[in-house]
Amino acid sequence: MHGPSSRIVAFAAALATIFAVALVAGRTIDPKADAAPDPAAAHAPAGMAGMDAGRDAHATDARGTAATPPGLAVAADGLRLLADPTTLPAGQTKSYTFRIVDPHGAPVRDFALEHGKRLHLIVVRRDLTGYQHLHPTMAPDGTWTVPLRLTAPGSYRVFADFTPAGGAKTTLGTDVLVDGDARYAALPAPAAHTTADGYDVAIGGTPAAGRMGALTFTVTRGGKPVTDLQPYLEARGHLVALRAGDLAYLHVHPADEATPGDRISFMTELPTAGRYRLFLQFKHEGRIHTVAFTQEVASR
Ligand SMILES: [Cu+2]
Repeated sequence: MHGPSSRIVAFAAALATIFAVALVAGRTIDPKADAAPDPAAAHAPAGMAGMDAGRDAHATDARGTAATPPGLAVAADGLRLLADPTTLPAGQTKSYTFRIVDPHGAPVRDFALEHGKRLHLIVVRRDLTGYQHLHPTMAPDGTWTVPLRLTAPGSYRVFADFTPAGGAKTTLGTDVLVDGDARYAALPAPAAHTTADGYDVAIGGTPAAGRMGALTFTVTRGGKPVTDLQPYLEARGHLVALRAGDLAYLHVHPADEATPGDRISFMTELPTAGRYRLFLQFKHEGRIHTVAFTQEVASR
């Protein structure tokens, strides 16, 4: 009874099976199909979620972990960081120049103001020492220039943190090398307090991996709260969080308008378990002070 018609039926059934398998496979492979709502967006205030919406660099995979944090790439979202020089002599001040170019190689010249500046340049050695936060100036042709002095030999990471006009917040990173005998430091252990320039700064908050949470810093001097902190970059302080191991650059948002005088608060999301180095800058009596903390983030 295996006539032509039954063979066609069998063929059709086989085809249907193949299609069904393909459909199931498609559902299984597509990470978006069964994914829960983006946990980062769910925990972020509306403004922040909107800022990073639709950006591949901030895409989350099916497990809800950040796939690619900012700052790890020299090019992202169609923009590229071109810097010169790529090596510097130790201890000498040199002119460091760079451009942000679009996919056609044309320099981007129109940047949105963020925290009072159009571009923030962060420089740190690979061992998370020698932190610098600089504000280069841009020539009309889109070339940014800043005097840069790197004291110790080693490999340094440079982060350009900016928002092109009408675009999304972007952080591109590149390396600068200082020839010589580099002696790298181990990451300091986490500590509840640290001191700089006669100030004692305490850290509060226990961030969980991949969750938006608050970090609060309390500043004292000589055992007394410092209540007259001055605005710095349109906020009560500036915080940069870098992940130990790859120096991923995590965006941090001041959340301190309502906090009392000696406290500085930020909302941040540290995407994974691991260790991070937090660099806090605050202004008091006309001077900017920098303190650093190691933050351990536990697995969920
Ligand atoms: Cu800045």
